[in-house]
Amino acid sequence: QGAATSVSIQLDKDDFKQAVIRNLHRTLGTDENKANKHAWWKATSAAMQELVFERLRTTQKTHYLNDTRAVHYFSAEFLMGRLLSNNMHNFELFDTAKRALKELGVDLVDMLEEEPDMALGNGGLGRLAACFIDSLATMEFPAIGYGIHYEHGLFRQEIRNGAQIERPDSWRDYGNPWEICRPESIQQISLYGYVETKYDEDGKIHKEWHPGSIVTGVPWDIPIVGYGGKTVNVLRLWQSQSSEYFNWDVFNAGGYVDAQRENVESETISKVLYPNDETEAGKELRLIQQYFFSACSLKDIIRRYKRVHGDDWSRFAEQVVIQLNDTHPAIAIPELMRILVDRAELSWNVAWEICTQTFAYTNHTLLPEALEKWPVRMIGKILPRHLEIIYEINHRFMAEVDAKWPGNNEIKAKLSIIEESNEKMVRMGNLSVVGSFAVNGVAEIHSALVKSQLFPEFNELYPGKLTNVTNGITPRRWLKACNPSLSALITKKIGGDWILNLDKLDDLSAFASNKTFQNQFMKVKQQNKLALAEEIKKLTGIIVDPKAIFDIQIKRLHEYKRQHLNLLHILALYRRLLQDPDYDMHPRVFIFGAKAAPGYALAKTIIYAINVVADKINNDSRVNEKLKVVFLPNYRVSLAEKMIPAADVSQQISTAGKEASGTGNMKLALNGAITIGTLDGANIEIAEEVGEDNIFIFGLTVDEVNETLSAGYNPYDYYYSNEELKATIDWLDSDYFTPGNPHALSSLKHSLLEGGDPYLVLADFEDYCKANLALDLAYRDKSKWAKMAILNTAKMGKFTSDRSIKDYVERIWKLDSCQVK
Ligand code: 26M
Repeated sequence: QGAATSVSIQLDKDDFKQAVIRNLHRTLGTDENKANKHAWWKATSAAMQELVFERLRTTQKTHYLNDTRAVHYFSAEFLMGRLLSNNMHNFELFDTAKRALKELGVDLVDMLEEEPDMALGNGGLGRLAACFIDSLATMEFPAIGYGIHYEHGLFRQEIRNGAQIERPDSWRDYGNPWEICRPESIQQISLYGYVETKYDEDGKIHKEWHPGSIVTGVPWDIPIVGYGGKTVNVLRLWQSQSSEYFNWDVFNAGGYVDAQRENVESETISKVLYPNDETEAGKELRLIQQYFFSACSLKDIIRRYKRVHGDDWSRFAEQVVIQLNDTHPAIAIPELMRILVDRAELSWNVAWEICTQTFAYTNHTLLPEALEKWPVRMIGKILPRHLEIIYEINHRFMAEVDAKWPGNNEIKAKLSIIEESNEKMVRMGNLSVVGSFAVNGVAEIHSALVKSQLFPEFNELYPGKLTNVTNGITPRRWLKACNPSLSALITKKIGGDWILNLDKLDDLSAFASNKTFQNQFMKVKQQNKLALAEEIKKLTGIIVDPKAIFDIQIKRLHEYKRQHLNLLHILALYRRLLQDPDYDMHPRVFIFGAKAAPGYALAKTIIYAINVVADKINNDSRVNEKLKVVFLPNYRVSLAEKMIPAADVSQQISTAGKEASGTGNMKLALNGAITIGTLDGANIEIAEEVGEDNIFIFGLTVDEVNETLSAGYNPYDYYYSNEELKATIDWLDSDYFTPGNPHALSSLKHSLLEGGDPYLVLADFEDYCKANLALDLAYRDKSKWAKMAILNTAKMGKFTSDRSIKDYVERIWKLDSCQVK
């Protein structure tokens, strides 16, 4: 491989074979003749884990000896996917392993399918965390990811009669070869109870929290192998356990029965991942999950700090930076204050200085329904001391606000950490801004809106605190591993440096118009489409033509992401084909992957609508040659890895201003798909990189969305003035697609008309159709399309997560890399 800096493990095919067999015998207790695919997978993983451990030990020792400053990435979600192939690629052993296993009669690629996805996340935010820890290890930065060891990750989706059914995900059922339990680092955390106020001889006040219950946190470490195999960092996930300890104070205070009955059972804390993203659930267990992992992680950090620095807190913020992945771990801010003030007995001001030099916060959304707020009453019950601390933080902060805007109660009400509504709430976003030294959005437009719309007064009060770090994706998983043929072609053409320096892909631009290279590039795409067509057949029984345009929309199901806009356009095409059998269009397959939050009724209706429309179209011989619709069930990381390399078209069609960044847009473009998208999130930066000739931009801009809404948007204006639009919406509400059940989809029509169409689907429909027409025409010019596809791959250098991490490191975390010898 071209990576000049790579080491690493010297292991040839025969060594690898031996390691696998040894583990088959000694770890699995079986042998070559008895082993099934699963046993081979386990033995191979164990063989890899031997190498991983070796580098893990060296890394930890090196970091310890150098007493390095490290970033601590706090995230309720890490959407890791599968690890075996990733670890092989990062140790540059994939080809060796493939040849070794072949000699043992095992097909590696087939065997890799045995591994369940580690789906400890919902979508973008969780996958971003996974890409970031890959880049941190690759670039050899001391870093640790902290999260929750959910027993059940995101639900498995089945489609029955077109509707989504949720089944439990059991990723650890037959043991997970990558995780190591670390009982020596167990922590205990407190919940419930009451706060006692005491005074010492000098009249100094002391607060003592008498907890109602104690929960044990058991850490599980997942090694994170950087590319080149030099640094191996860890992802530390906390599992909850009931504790032996019983608090007799509460019992004696007469609170025993109440505390018992009201308390959440300890083991349930880490049982299951909440499957909603972009909505705030407000459930007690969710808050406890957040506190549980934040408090365990802080204790872990402090234990490690004290081992070197004892009770000297003065260097804490020099050694430790904590990145809050959204507000989910924001309770860590008052928790650190509690430790510093109540336990270490530092003065409030000294403690606050340490705190605000330690935390940084990433915002991932502007959607009001996704901004976390917790009832004051609930925090008071579960974390009584933290509520007092939050009030104290707010009290001092309000004085600051008053000094800046004297007597301005309107601004105070807006900036206050406490929302003075009927039911008082704690605003976790405001707490995070006040308690952090840096706040960032995740794409240029999003960060500009964070400054101008979400936190304008904070931006005035704390100039420079609000900033942008555009998201990125790891090219190891999202090109090298998932698209081996394209990777090989690129490496053959320009060398292998792109893996660690993605800007190098720009060298491909010189060949974008070269016919030979165009043919090679599109031949790879064609092979990938063939493979996906086989997968589609296997998963759904649907036969698709690999020569058709593969048009892909993969992301969580949300009104703002507008899968229903895509569906309305599909209906328009269907109608055109029925009205005119000679309607001129290139054959096209629309492929969807999406999970809906189980409680989000309209999102589930949209999934149902896609499936019933797909069923009708796919069985209609009048249009079959030109139009197919596929909904692939159980969209997840490992399925994304099969879909993305086969995409011709990437649908990124959110209402402008709503998608903070998007990262699927980057993965698809990197693999040579052309984006059809709005000027939203990172689409804008993708358009800047690839140029307007190599992307299909349509729809209202953020400013136009705001103007349209404030002018009193009425979807009926569009409905009555566009005959095709009206016909498609009405069609959905007939019994054509849902025979015998004519109004099964009426809630969809309702949301678009009487419901006011909050995401401006109707307003963008016409321009979307035009963009689709332009796309269809462009595809027919094979050479033009190939050039566009090549340029998309070539211009994606900016979107490597290595660049995102470099931005964080230089502008926020101030870390030095640490070479592990
Ligand atoms: C909140 C409360 C209760 C339970 C779950 C949640 C919750 C979980 C995940 C809320 C939001 C969650 O994720 C939001 C998310 O994934 N946002 C996406 O973040 C990506 C990475 O920055 C961006 O690219 C996407 O645009 C953004 O939607």
